[in-house]
Amino acid sequence: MAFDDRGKVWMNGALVAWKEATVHVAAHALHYGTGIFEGIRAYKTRNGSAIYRLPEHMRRLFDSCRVYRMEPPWSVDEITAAVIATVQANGYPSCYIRPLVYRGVEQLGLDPRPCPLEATIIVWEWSAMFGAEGLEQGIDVGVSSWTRLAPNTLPAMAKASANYANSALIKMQASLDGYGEAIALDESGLVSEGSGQNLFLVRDEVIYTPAISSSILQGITRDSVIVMARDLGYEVRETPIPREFLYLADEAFFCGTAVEVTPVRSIDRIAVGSGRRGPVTAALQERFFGIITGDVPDTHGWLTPVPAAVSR
Ligand code: PPE
Repeated sequence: MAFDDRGKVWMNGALVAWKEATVHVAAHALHYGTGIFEGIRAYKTRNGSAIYRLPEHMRRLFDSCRVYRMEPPWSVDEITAAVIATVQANGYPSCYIRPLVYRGVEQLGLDPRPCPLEATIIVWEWSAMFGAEGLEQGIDVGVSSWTRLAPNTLPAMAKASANYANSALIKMQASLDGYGEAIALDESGLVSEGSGQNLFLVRDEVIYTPAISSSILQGITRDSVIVMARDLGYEVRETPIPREFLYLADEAFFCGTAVEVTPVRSIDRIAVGSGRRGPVTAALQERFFGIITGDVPDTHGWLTPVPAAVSR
């Protein structure tokens, strides 16, 4: 993952040079995590560049703002158009898109409402998070000793910057322990999710994923997986999952915008099933990657074309 500092950034209504897109150190969000963001991908399909599930990401951005009493001075349509314009202006056929709405500079009392709402959109090239090898072989993960956000503390359904301090603790520990990622448990000890991705488990051809009551972000890729799995004829259960189920699953995989659909081959050094990507995971990957490349028809209307994207 590398930024290209020759690119353009959308900032408060206009495209500016990457190097000019700066924020003052007195910004409320820098001190208190009072930002809301999204992570979206644009893919190079056989029919040109397209953004994956853009309306759903825009809806979640505004839903998250609502929880934090933020009323962005731009409409959903304006931010949507800004996302498309930013992708176009930078000319990447495929890229990762990061819209951010945050509290700017006014005062540093804990009530953020006096601080103006600002918004930015940056894009960069970010290929498969765990590489082609991770997508094929799967990754090794451990259960974190850090717990996910407890109910009624930081609202997990809101994709707020503050939540990611918890994710950073989970991710650092995983990495220092020699794992690619971690699975965190919720406040009651049930399976929640990874540092920045949702988890699915398969046993006897039934697919399981933690319910939204387990402190998860309600992932858009998670929704895609549920829809694709049902299209393929699998039963999917959104349900509380006890930790030990992790060690008894035939298959496990993570999903999210950054990780896409990535198999998990071991948990706490216990092999998941045969220790290889399983058939259900492979079938879902084939569907997912087929849709984003344009090889499988986009029957659910998940792709928003980016008009006249310049390739470079
Ligand atoms: N849970 C969390 C905590 C989360 O941050 C994400 C996205 C997901 C689930 C999956 O949601 P969705 O992208 O809508 O399918 N995490 C973003 C940032 C990850 C990172 O490593 O940075 C992402 O995947 O873009």
